[in-house]
Amino acid sequence: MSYFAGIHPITYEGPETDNPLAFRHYNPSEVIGGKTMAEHLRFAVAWWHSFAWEGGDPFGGQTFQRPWFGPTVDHARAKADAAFDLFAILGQPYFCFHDADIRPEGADFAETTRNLETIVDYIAEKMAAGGPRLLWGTANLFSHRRYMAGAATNPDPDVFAYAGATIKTCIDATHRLGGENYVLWGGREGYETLLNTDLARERQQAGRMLCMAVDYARKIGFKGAILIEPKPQEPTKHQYDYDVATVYGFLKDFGLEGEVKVNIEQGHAILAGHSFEHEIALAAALGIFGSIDMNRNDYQSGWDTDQFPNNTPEVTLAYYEILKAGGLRTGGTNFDAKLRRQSLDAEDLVAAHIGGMDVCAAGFKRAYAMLQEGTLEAARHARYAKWGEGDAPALLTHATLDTIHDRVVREGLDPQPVSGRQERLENLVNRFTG
Ligand code: XLS
Ligand code: NI
Ligand code: NI
Repeated sequence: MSYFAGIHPITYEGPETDNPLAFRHYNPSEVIGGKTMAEHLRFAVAWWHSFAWEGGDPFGGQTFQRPWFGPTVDHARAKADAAFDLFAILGQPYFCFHDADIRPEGADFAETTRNLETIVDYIAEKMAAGGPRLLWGTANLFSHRRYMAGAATNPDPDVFAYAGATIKTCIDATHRLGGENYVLWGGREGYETLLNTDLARERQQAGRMLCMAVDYARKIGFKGAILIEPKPQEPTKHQYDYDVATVYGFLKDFGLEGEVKVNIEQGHAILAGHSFEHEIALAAALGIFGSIDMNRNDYQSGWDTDQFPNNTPEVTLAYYEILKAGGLRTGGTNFDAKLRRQSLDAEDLVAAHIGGMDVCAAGFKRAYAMLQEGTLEAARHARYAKWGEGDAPALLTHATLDTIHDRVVREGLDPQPVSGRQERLENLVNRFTG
């Protein structure tokens, strides 16, 4: 019997419904600007938080008792069955996984790979029978103790090799399942203390591994996007993929800025001291925006608490930047979010996703309306309008500091400050989100 027995597929009932197991804002087939909501938002369920996470925290272990928890391939099949049962209830178009979420670890590398292939075949069968597609796959290169000092950035070249071989099997799995992206999050690619760390060498190792991953993916004909997921800390104190700007510098260094994009996570942006929309806008400006992990952190904790999103105004500003960037193309809205450890029931997992999808849908609609209405963009353009006038364009092309100097003296320039109108713009945003 299904773990989710008794819970029916979720349907859209509109904002007024009091049914806790219905969508109030997410109407997958509703067309906005020529695309359905499902096509705009491209929701994905994350295998790790929803099916593999056991509910532990630093002070206590497992709280969830899922029937599929266990070390065998049969357990992994039961987990996949439960996953596809939840997918059928939610009706979301995508899912994401790490190798370690879907298969049991074997006694050695060869057995681990066989386990992965067995489960990938099983998932392929389930996908062929209907259900969501694969938004992205990734390798878990951070949980096992062999990776405690890093994967690509490990001081031991054998760990580097083990990690590289694992990435190969995960790109293979992603390709086999038609994944639209492949993600690399540098879980332990960072360091705890400079006292034992050769920072320059580790960065080179990370660059080399990324080049090899890109080469391999292209060699086997993987057409999806390859994405790095920036994060500033946790688990290591200093992570090399700190934020979007840092990743861009890294990609430039290794000549990969045309090959690799970013998967931006809300909680990671906040940990880096940015807003989510800042990270999205910067990635778009640099031409490396790929996909998003949608969650929220507890603003008091300073850690990646991976809670389901529930703040519509925040989500609105994120989708506003995504829409300005041309929308989610190969990317999607992946719920890299987990239940709280007291939320034990099957229904909690369903309700969490309903809430997240509804908040995103509500935010997306507000963002779309704000962009269509146009006042905010008009104000932004007006602020820079003088750059199109007179000698201004030449400042960015053939002017030199001495020609500029002569002009300032000749014309007696005396620029007058103008208002940035922040509060007016905030009020304008509140008209849509309030
Ligand atoms: C952890 C990351 C991780 C990636 C995938 O903080 O968000 O879940 O999304 O490895
Ligand atoms: Ni993530
Ligand atoms: Ni995270």
